[in-house]
Order: sequence, then C-alpha cells, then structure tokens
Amino acid sequence: MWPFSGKGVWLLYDPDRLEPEDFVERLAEVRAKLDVGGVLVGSSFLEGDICGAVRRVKALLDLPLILFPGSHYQLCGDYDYVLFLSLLSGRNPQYLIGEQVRAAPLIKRLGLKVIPTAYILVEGGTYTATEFVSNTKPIPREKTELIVAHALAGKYMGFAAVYLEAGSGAILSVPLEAVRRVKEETGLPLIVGGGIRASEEVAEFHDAGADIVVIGTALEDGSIAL
Ligand code: 1GP
Repeated sequence: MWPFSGKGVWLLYDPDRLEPEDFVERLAEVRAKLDVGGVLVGSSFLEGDICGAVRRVKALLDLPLILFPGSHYQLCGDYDYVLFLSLLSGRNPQYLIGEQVRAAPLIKRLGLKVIPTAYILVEGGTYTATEFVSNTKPIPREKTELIVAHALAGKYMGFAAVYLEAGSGAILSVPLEAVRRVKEETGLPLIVGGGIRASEEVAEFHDAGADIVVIGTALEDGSIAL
C-alpha cells in the first residue's frame, strides 16, 4: 500500500501558480540539496488544465507524480499514484466520502494506484484555502491528543498513511510534538506539510518521525532556504 522507502521530500506543484517548465527548473535546484522523492500535484481551487500540465511535467522529470486531489475532477491517467484522501479532521461529508465516491469509478477505469490516506488538518496560524474550500475547521494545534485520536481512528479504519497538514501557506507548521506522537501511536507512513520553508525544518520533521515532508509555497515564491 505504501510504495516508497526511506525518508524524503515531496514538492507540491500547483498548475495554477507555475508553468511546468519553471517548476521543473526550481525543483532541480532543491534536488541538489534535498532528497526529493516525488512530486505532489494538486490545487485546492483549480482554474487551469491540470492534466495538460501533468503531462508536461512528466515529460521533463524522472520522479513519481502523485495526485493530491482538491476534487475528483483533477483525475487523469498520467499520475503514478493518487493520494486517496479522506479529510478526517472535518465533519463535512463531501470531503469524508462524497468526493471519493465520485472519484472511485474513474480511478478504476484509469487503472490508477491509490494510497488511502487519513488527511488531518491542524490549525496553522492563519485561515488557509484548505479550510475555506473544505468548509471544515482544523484541529487546534495544542490539542495533541485530539490529533493523535484522529490519526489512530484513521489507522483502525484501514488507511495506509497519515497526512498531517497545516494548510498551504500556513504561518505555523504542524507541531513537532504532534508529529512525534502520531508516528509513535500509529506507526503508519507519515506525510507532513504546510508552512515548511527550510532544509533545517525538513530535518527536524524527519527526526520527529515524518517520512515525507511536503514543500509547496516556499518553492513557488522562491523563499525556500536550502
Ligand atoms: C499543502 O502541505 C502542503 O497542502 C504544502 O504547504 O504550500 O505551505 O508548503 P505549503
């Protein structure tokens, strides 16, 4: 179910924000310093042609492309994997099961490989697009036990991985203590993202138990500190 080995970084590509060629150029710079193991493709609000952009990225890169879906309409056949997310921290049925039911037949038809992922939104010090678009509230960042309880529920429901998300552009990333505890309690592959800007932070998250650290905004706006 979890096809990756070791710890690494995934860079988030939002086709609404960068041209494929520009993204690939920036990725090359990061790759010289960090172990980039994949590219997440997704957008919480998509205007452009995601599938066309994915094909252009794929032609230029030798990394797995993983859909990080904001909606079922972002599916197409060019991804290597799909994070089959359920937004467990929320209580909005559309993102708990509605989008998944719409996506499932298309995933089957396209023959895509899915990674069932418990997606948990943690308060990141600002009002993020994830929160707005999903119409859900994040878990308060100091409520470690509540974060752990959601992750454990995900484990018992059979999810193959946990994604702790502070939201794209978060001011505060997920607390390290929450990362540590979720890893300890679930033992599941753990993805962490939202507001991470520096290679030192990547190392801290890896040490705390994250398998994959996701960076999006800092790559897009050039503020990434390597
Ligand atoms: C968003 O976790 C990712 O879903 C990345 O967040 O854009 O803040 O890096 P940033």
